Amino acid sequence: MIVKSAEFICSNTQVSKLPPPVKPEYAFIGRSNVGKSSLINMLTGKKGLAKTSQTPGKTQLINHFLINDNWYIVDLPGYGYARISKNKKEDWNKFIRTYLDKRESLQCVMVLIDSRLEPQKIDLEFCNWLGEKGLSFVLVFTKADKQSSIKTDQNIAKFKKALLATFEEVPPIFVTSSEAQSGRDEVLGFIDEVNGSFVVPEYLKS
Ligand SMILES: Nc1nc2c(ncn2[C@@H]2O[C@H](COP(=O)(O)OP(=O)(O)O)[C@@H](O)[C@H]2O)c(=O)[nH]1
Ligand SMILES: [Mg+2]
Repeated sequence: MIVKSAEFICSNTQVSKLPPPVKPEYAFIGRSNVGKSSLINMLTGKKGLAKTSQTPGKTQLINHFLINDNWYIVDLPGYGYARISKNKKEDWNKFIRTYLDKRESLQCVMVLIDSRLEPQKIDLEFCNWLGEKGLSFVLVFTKADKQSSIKTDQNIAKFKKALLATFEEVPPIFVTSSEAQSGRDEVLGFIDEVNGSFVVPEYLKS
């Protein structure tokens, strides 16, 4: 896929105020600092589109970016940030889980995982929750330039093994580096393919 245009559309704190669900969308989510903003910028080829390294836990917003006038990247707040209060964490949970569970045009959740790390409990729990809800997701391993490909492969194998404790099969996996610009074609190719089967629900057609 060639990204011809990528524009910021809106930030929301309320699920009721999201754009009409008439275009396919892909939610990007992961632990704070996983490299989500960098990945969004790398995929779109726009350096400042998603802001990198903002104070973690600060922006609790659902951000919509429209790509090629045709589909949305949705930037969700990171999870697992230790320094936010318990109340804030619960707000995060409710807000994001409502969005993920209810959004009709959500095609796939792109779960970002730091490829340097062994499987993290919070990531596995989140994947299990997605599974329970029957939501499609893929794993996008980030920062692959930070270590050898052998190490990356080992961490991925461990993550797969951990998922297989609860899943019958593992979802598609992408290995990326925003620094080295790798994995871009694979992720965009996947989105392109899924976009191809999106149909606007009849009741939303005007
Ligand atoms: N080496 C390397 N560093 C990265 C990569 N992606 C992000 N980073 C760095 O990791 C930090 C967090 O990235 P950011 O995109 O802000 O993460 P976010 O909090 O998930 O949005 C920043 O210092 C980035 O420069 C990558 O692919 N390779
Ligand atoms: Mg960010």
